[in-house]
Amino acid sequence: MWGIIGTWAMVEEGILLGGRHLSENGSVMDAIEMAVKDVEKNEAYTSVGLGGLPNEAGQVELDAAFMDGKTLSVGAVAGIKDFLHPVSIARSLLDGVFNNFLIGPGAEKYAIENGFERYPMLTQKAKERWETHKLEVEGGLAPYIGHDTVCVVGIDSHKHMATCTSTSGLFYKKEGRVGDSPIPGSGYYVDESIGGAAATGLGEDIMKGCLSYEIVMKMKEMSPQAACEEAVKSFNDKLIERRGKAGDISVVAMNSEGEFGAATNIECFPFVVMTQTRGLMKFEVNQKGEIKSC
Ligand code: SD4
Repeated sequence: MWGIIGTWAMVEEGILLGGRHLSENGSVMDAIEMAVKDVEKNEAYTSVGLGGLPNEAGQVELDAAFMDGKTLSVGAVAGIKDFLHPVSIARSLLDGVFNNFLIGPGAEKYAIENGFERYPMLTQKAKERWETHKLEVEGGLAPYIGHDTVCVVGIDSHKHMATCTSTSGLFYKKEGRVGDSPIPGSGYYVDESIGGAAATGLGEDIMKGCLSYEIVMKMKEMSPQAACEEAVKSFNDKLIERRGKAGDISVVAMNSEGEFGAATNIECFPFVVMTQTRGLMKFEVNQKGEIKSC
C-alpha cells in the first residue's frame, strides 16, 4: 500500500509525479525528492526554491531536509544560496556518520565539491516584491509576511517511509535566520515503524513544540488525523496560555499503513495526497478539523 502526502496546493503536480513513481514500484526516497524538486524549480511558487522569498538583505536563503524512516538518517542544509535543488543536497548528506547538517558557506562549499551547480535563485519578480515590501516595512507594516514550506511524507510498496522539506523561510527574515523546516523533530520526522509527519507555518513557534516528533509519537496510539488534530490543538492552546498568542501551524502525517491526516490553526490549509487505493486527492482542512475535498 503506497501513499504520498504534501503541504499546500502548489505540491499537486509534484505529488502526481511522486505518486506515479510509487505506483510503478519506485522507491519512496526518489518519489518524495521528485515531488519537492518539482516545487523548487517552479518560479511561480514564491516561498520555495526558485523565486523564493528574499531575506531582509534581499537574498534568497534556503533551508531543506531529508529523513529516511528506515535508518532514521537525517540530511539537512540551512541558509544556502543559489542552488536550484536544496532538497537534493540535503538528501546527499544522509549517509555520513558525521556532517549531516550543514549551514551557509560550508553547505555551499560541500554542494559545489559534490557536483551541485550554482544557480541564481533571486528572480526579477522576487526582487521587485522585496523592493515593494521594503518600502511597506519602512512605512510601518509588519515585516514577516508570506510563508509556505513544501513538506512531503511518503511510503512505498516495500513499506519504506521517508520525508523531506524545502523552503525559503519567512519573507524578510534576518540574514542567517533558520526556521523549523531543516530541524529534525520540528519541521519533519519519520520512523517507518510508526509513520511520518511534517509541519509548515511559523518556525519559531513550531520548534517550541517539536511538533513533527510529537505527532509521530502520538501515531503509536491513534490515527494520523487524530494525532495531527490533538498535537496542533493542544500546542496552539499551550502557546496562547503561556505567551498570549500562537503563530500559524499546519501539519500533515501518514502512518505505516498509508493512512493520512492533516490539521491547522489557520482558516484554511490545503494539502494533496495520492494513495494506491484512492488516487490523487486535494483537500482543505480548517482549524475546527473539518476537511473538505476541492
Ligand atoms: C519557517 N516553517 O522557515 C518555515 C516557513 C513555512 O509555511 O513553513 N512556511 O519558519
